[in-house]
Amino acid sequence: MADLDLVIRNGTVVTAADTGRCDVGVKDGRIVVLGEALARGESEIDAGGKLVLPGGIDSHVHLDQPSPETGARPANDFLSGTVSAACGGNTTVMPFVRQIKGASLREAVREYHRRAEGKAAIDYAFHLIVADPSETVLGQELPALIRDGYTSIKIYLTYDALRISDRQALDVLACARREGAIVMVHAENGDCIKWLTDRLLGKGLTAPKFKGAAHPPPAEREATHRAITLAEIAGVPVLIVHVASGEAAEQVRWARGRRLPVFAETCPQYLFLSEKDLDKPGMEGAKCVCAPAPGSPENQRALWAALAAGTFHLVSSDHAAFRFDDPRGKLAQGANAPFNRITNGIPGIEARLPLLFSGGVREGRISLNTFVALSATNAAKLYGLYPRKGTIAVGADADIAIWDPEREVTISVGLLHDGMDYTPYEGMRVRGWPVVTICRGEVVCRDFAFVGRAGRGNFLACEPPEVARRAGGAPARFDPAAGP
Ligand code: DUC
Ligand code: ZN
Repeated sequence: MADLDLVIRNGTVVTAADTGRCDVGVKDGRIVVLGEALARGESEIDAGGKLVLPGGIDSHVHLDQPSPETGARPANDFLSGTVSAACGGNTTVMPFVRQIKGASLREAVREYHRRAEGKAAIDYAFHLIVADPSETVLGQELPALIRDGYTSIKIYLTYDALRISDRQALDVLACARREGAIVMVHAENGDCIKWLTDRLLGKGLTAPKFKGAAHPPPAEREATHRAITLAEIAGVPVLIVHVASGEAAEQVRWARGRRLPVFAETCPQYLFLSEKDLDKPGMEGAKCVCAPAPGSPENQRALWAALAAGTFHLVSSDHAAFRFDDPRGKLAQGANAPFNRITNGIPGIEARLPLLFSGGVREGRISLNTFVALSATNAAKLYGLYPRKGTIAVGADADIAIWDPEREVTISVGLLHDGMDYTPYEGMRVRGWPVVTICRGEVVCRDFAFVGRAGRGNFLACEPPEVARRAGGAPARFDPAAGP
């Protein structure tokens, strides 16, 4: 019997740091050897002419989560969502547990585990959305959950159902500092959005394209600056999610220039879609409604420039898929719902990596190593999964995507596995596609076909992220009560 379960031979192995030709030997779901001319394995994959990359980590996805504003039914449970992720070259997803205001966070965690168990086809870890930072949540539930491996917390500065005040945000940030967690912020100014929305609706301006007018860059810029400031005062790192505007990206750059531990994520919808997509005839634009909204073409260029300049650490999908032709989907509030009653969210779990590879690497905007960092390694590091996940190294889980860098594909809803009736990227031509996805040593997708099985995915308990551990040990400049 062969010593190795799997050998991936002749490929070019790429990590966030290095690129080189070697074989990868896998045993019991982990990488055990990297080298030349490895002995035959129980099974073999010839990756000649291909790239051997760490499997993607989509660290911002919403699975089996109804819309908080419209109550729309999500298109994906943990099975279809993770199948689609796997077919897009991902081996780990990080969905959200959402606390309902007034309800227990611990109970929400139990509920999301029930949704995932027996279904998830690839590994998963959870972020916690804290909508109600009560005494019980901050004093008991959150500290215990962080110790149990839920080490990232998301807070919202907008959306009535989720929004917390600045004071509450400081309480959450201080709790994260004490317990060793990282806080992610949805940074938009809720009052500005409401005020603009009321004025637009008052003038009868209800079409999907006005979503952009109600969510302008300054509303994101202000909230991004505020989130950075609150985190500075609490003495913790912060991660701004789904940065949609060049103006918000500037705030991130400004903060890093001051050596503040500020991290940022953007998403394909802001790199590949624009206000033009919201302005399609009839309700077509509704397919691209999300918050923040895709901006102007110039804004898109600013985001690409920021990506190339290293302002972003993550490109995640913010996959929140709601079917279009479904009375409980995107238009759950009516076939002609005004822009603010259209369900927010865009599918992207499967298209994220090919879009970024094609638009980023193939177009010469980022290196292959940066692609790996943005799509896998940085997420593993920022969320406490590294080095088990996010890299190709001896001892890491054998989570690997083999890419054909020349494969040309036209993105189309029929090609994807998310059960959706549309993709906002319909007709876009990309070069480079993940042709084999391997999760802990097992092939789960080959040539566009899912070959894994439901329930094979494991829950991953996250360690306290390194950046959060460092913050907890350092004196907080503005909060003398938070000494190490
Ligand atoms: N915006 C979010 O903040 N979450 C999911 C969907 C969206 O568009
Ligand atoms: Zn989201």
